[in-house]
Amino acid sequence: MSELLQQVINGISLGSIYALIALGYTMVYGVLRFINFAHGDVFMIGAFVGYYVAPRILPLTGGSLLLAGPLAMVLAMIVCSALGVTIEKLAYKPLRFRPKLSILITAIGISLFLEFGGQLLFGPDGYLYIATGDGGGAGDQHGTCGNGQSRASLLGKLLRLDVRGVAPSSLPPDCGGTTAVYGIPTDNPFAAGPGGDCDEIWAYGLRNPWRSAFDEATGDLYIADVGQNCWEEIDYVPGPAAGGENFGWRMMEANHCYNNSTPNTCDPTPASCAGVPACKDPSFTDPIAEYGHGSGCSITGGFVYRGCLMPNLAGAYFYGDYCSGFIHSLRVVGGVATDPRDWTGQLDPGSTLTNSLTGFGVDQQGEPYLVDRKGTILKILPPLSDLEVAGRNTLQPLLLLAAAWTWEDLAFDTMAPVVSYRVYRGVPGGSFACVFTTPTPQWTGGDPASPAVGHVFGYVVTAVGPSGEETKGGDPPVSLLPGSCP
Ligand SMILES: [Ca+2]
Ligand SMILES: [Ca+2]
Repeated sequence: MSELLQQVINGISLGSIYALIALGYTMVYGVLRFINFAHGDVFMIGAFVGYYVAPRILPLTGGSLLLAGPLAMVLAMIVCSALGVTIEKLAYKPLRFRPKLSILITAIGISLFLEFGGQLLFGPDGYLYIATGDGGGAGDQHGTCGNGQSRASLLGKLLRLDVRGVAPSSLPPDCGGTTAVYGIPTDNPFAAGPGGDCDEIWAYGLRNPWRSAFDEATGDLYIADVGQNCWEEIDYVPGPAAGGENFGWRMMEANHCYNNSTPNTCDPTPASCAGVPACKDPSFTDPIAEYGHGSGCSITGGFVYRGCLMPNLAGAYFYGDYCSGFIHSLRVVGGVATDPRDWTGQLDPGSTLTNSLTGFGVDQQGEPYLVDRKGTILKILPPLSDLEVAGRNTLQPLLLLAAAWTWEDLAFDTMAPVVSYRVYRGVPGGSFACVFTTPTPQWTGGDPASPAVGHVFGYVVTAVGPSGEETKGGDPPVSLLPGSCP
């Protein structure tokens, strides 16, 4: 098991819009897929982009939607004050504006506040999934039995929409109103035309789904749903799924009953509400994991790791808690959460994420990031000793060209903190000695030495970090002689 370290890639002030746009350009090589902010999301997903959940005081038209095109840089951003209730600046850099999405989001955003939920993500089926909160106010006291349990409401839901025209036979908008222009996949679980259940619904019974994720390898869906006063939960649906799950809120809070008349009681007498299932009804889909407010207070859902730099983590689902700042992982095996791990001490030994961990993201290579409320974006990396320069699968192998020897720019490719590179020379099967040091990924002219007739030289390049740690010398590693470099 590798030890992770965290690397600050950009200390972004939420007051600096240009810093973020600059970051977008920095990432233009397809790195950044999305980043989440406390009260505003920036997305950069292959075909399109973003949405953020507006605090209620904001106008719901215009400023609540951010878009960028297929190849876009950013996009967009929202800057909130420290309290997250006022917009200081708003800008976006649309490369291909798609106004129909503006209508879509505006229609749905009407009564979101407090429990924002709020996330856009594309599923493996190409449809757009939107997670919505229950509409706010403690205990989801909306309507007869709450918005979460009402299939006539778009709130407290995971919605599934066709915004790309991938389903020519899709149904027209239902609860989104006549001005919405998305389509509804005909196989949505409650799609039956105008009226009755909202055709947009994919799953329901959610309170404040603060970040959902699909496992890109399996299509499994993870929803981290923020609890009321007692329990935080992770909901899970193996993919590909038919939808229709009822995750229980407000009749249940995680695996426990919830009762509006005793909201601070963590295992109360079950409530009843005419027309919806009672607590622990078998029709509810229970979470695969929960934790009480002794160890946190507001879950921040993460991602299933499918990157390359930390193969030992493949398939692990990462999540955190806003309040305690912990970062945990689990693995779902046969529908059961296994292998719980706590990464907090390694990733955040200074507890800087306490009352601050707001979101996770992954880049185009599947490598993970996290965002804190102070405006810092951190990349999760393996220790430098787990990395390899110009390794087997890198785009820039070690090239011994006449003009210059070149190799992978590891700092560029991974954002690892590289101070210098070392070139080692040796013979296959033997030891390698350092013959050159350089801060840049090249050696003009290459090695002036030549092997004797009938012999060969082998070369290995490593990268060295700020405290002297070094990448591994090949795979499998060759023997690198300690000692100084020229
Ligand atoms: Ca309907
Ligand atoms: Ca639930």
